[in-house]
Amino acid sequence: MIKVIELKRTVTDSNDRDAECLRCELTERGIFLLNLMSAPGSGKTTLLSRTITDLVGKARIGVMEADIASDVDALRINALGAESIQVHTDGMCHMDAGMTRNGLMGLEGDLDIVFLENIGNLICPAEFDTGAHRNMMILSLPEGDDKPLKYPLMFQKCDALIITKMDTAPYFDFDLEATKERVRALNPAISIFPLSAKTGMGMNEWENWLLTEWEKQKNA
Ligand SMILES: Nc1nc2c(ncn2[C@@H]2O[C@H](COP(=O)(O)OP(=O)(O)OP(=O)(O)O)[C@@H](O)[C@H]2O)c(=O)[nH]1
Ligand SMILES: [Mg+2]
Repeated sequence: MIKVIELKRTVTDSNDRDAECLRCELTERGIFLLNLMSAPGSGKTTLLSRTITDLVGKARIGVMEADIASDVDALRINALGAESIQVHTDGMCHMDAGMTRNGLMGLEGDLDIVFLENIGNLICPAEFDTGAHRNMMILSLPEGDDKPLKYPLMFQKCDALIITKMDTAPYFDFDLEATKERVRALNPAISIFPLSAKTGMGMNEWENWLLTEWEKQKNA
């Protein structure tokens, strides 16, 4: 049985200030929070599932799944033996800091790293600071290499970009080098990880980045 929390829009005069407070609270509690954003179906839950499995024994990972309806993603994470909570966003297409704080209350175990799987959408989630320590996004090959041109804010806001479903490269005209150039023009500091969560190709590099950033956060 998955716990489901129904969240309402939070009323704060400043989401940015609230997000800063949440980040400090989580740092004090020793929790590293990452906000994972992407279009629907790009592979967020699949990436998280494989990462959790690969990092068993290295980090205690929990996931907060945000959706408009259903508990299917939280069930997928739960089936791996990892802690998960499903939150519903009252029809809203993003999570803000207050909603994130309320949702986190549903995660009970001792966790090192928590992922917020944000609502599938390349626009609204980029506009709200959730209080996460790092923002990251997924772009999957079938979505096309023009997405940095169409949704620049999302690419500007993220610390890491996962380019996933690389195993499907033979079937799509996705230009990886052009994508990297477009993304770096928007955000020179971003870390980019081409991978396939299906075959495991490239997973090591992404997981090393995750563990390194967690270590940096612990020492911050
Ligand atoms: N070939 C291939 N398929 C993938 C890969 N990653 C995910 N998929 C498939 O893509 C589909 C969507 O994956 P999900 O992980 O559910 O995507 P999501 O972003 O969590 O979807 P929403 O939560 O609905 O937004 C599924 O059929 C996955 O099996 C990959 O690396 N390669
Ligand atoms: Mg999902």
